[in-house]
Amino acid sequence: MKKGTFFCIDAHTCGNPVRLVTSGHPELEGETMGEKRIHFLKEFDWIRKGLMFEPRGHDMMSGAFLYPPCSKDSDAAILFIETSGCLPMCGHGTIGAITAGLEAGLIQGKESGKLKIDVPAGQINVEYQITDKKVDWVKIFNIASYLVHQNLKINVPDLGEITLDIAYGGNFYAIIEPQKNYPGLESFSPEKILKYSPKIRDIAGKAVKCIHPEDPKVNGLSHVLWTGKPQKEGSSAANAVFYGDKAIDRSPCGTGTSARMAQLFTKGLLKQNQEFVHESIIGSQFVGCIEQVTEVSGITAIMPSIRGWAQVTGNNQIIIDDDDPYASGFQL
Ligand code: PYC
Repeated sequence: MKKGTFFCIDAHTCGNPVRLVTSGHPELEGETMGEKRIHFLKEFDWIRKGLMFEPRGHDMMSGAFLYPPCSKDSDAAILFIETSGCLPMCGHGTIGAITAGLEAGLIQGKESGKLKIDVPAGQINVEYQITDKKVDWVKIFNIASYLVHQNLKINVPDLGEITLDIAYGGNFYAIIEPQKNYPGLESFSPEKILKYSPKIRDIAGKAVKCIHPEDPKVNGLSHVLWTGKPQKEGSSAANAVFYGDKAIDRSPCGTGTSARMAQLFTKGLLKQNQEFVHESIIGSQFVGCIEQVTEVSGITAIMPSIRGWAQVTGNNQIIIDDDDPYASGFQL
């Protein structure tokens, strides 16, 4: 039977939604969040579909469940849910879930202003600041991020040849910079992003392998990051990230910013400790930084941090009942 009542705190991180589910969690098997993610996808995907898709959600909806920690030294664990599945890591999702969880008293760190969180992609450190019971900002220290492929040339129907790089920042990103057939974000409409991104993801994803060398459960080209000139003072660069079937991230995208910093670092265009302010399609900003340089199975990698903010927008009690023909949602 697919039935349940889910209490949720709805929030947004720099414009992109985060639905923090605070009750109705299924019991998940596995020692790590990576293993629990696989169990959730196999047995409980109806919960994700019901909470993310229309009529309870929408194309951009994304969310998170808080779980008890898996590692001895962690304070909590997060399982990410969204219309496309369960991401190994989600930056805006973490910032939103931590903000909503702290403000509701659902997360208590061992150390003031600091947390360790288990996510399917590994363990991350988090720092935050609270004033008058409201979280001002959350800074996530993301997992090792690296450039995977450079100068891949593909032929995109109706658009022509596109050259792209692929980088990992918790998810695999095709990164497209201005070139002959792409003038840059400022002259490329959201409709075009939605039209061409699935084709590019499909063609590039078939042309090259994207598998994390240390965790093969993390695989597949899932996101397309279009770059451009920033519109706001203080921004280093602008981006629009396509994910799922129809979504453009309204936030500057945490894992996308990590992947972009890894790409720029490897190409000698960004230095360790240099601030990188990434602007989203709606002009909101994340502050990124390369904290350390490391390696992943012999590949040069960076340890990025991302600082951003989130706002709680409401409390929601959502019912999924299989008497409803749209219990698992739908997509146009
Ligand atoms: O912030 O990492 C992120 C993200 C991934 C997809 C949407 N947002």
